[in-house]
Amino acid sequence: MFFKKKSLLLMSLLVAFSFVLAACGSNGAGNSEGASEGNGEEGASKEQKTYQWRFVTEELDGQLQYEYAEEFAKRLKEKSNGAISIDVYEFGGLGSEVNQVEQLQNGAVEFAIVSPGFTGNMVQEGQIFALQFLFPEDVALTQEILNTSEALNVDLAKKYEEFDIKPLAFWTEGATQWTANKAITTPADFKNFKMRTQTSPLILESYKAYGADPTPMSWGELYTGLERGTVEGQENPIFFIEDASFHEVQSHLMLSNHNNYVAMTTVNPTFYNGLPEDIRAMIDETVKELQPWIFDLQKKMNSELLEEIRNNTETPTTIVELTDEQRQAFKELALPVRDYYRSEVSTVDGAILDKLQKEIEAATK
Ligand code: 6CS
Repeated sequence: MFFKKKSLLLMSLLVAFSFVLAACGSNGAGNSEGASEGNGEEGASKEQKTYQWRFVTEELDGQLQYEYAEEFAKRLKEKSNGAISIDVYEFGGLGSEVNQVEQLQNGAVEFAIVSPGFTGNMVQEGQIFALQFLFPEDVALTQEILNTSEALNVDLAKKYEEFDIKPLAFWTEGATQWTANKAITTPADFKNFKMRTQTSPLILESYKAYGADPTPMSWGELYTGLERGTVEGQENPIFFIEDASFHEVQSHLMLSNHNNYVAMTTVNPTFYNGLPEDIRAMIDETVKELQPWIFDLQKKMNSELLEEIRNNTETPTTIVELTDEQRQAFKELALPVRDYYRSEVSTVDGAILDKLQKEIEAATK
């Protein structure tokens, strides 16, 4: 199932082409409801509505977000006896991650998996996920917090809705790790280090706090960026590092667990609110069902692909496991970024962070 070394450019072109075809073939309506034949009963004039939707992801076939969207589409088709049909799009067909968010906001796609790391220039509060060492190192516990947090599922969700993005669920793709062409074990190793980041300004601030020189970049350009030295390192969950082959152009993988990669299942709110109640209930039920499903898949992929990296003799990678003491030195520099978030980023004086921290404390006890 895991994909290996696909040509991103080729994939992007193919996806772009298929998207254009899909767009031409549809009836043109984002919330495309059609009417099909009756249910076969004699004299029955009852119509069954059909739905044709689009779901865009930031990842490729075989990677977590894409697998999630495929499973979502499959389950909704089954639950609706074929009335709901969803086309799932890989990363690239609609441009960059930021462009994809715009497509969701203007209703060109109904559903999207969005990484908050690409929405920070708009939804200030969403940058909470850039705060390193905030969530517990235990990924299962982090997922439990993501499932139950009122700060995230109510307060932060409202902030996203103000920008026509409705988060339906927050889920982890695994702990994030650093890669570089050297060992990074102390903050001093980050001095003037050209670190690739997603676009949210607070992610850049977090790396500046270590003395690094961060550069925002789409992941579509990252392999080449690392190969050419435009950037010297990056952060991602293990499955993504292996599947996107970043380990081929980086000599070291640091098991730093400095953060958790959080993805959001999102829907265009105008579209969602306009759906019949039973269809909305079907969507909500499916989103809920997929929380444990995607958790298990990320766990499997992250552990299997760590072994792949370990056993790869063709492009060997030095794996450096950071000790608690080493992580602590980074954490000390990461903590003041929370104050920066409260005073310079948050539009509600850090109220969402305060609440989330209390929820994390309660869950960790
Ligand atoms: O590093 C990135 O930007 C990408 N990483 C993951 C795990 N998913 C999509 C995202 O764009």
